[in-house]
Amino acid sequence: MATNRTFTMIKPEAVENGHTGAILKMINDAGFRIVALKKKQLSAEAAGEFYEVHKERPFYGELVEYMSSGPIVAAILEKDNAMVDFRELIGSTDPADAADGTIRKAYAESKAKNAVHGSDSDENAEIEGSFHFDASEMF
Ligand code: FUP
Repeated sequence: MATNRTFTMIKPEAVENGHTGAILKMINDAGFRIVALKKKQLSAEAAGEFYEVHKERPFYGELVEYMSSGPIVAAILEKDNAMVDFRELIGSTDPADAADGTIRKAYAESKAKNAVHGSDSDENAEIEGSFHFDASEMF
């Protein structure tokens, strides 16, 4: 059964370039409620663990290095059909393919520096949310 929560990170280049507030506004305007929110910098070890599913992919090393290069903003979001609707709001992995009105169209620089992460299944949303937040940080 689909859950009504998903997980996102605003990635280092978007945070560094001052887009955190504008991205959170797009998320709010699209009808998502913020259940949990924090700014933190991942260690290389934590980023490696978070992206472990991509370990065999050629870009894994660069991805881990990039995601631990500066602070990120992590959030758990709530809405009916959250995971699917949020994937639609963020747009395609490659910003060149992202539709107008999506977060990646507005703020992503490249396929690697693509502004935001969004969970790709309800199961991963639960795993990823729990990776960053404990129960006392969810409201
Ligand atoms: P997405 O779910 O849209 O974030 O995309 P993927 O699961 O395919 O990729 C996970 C992350 O790997 C992306 F956010 C960025 C990174 N990536 C690259 O750095 N290079 C690529 O060619 C593909 C993905």
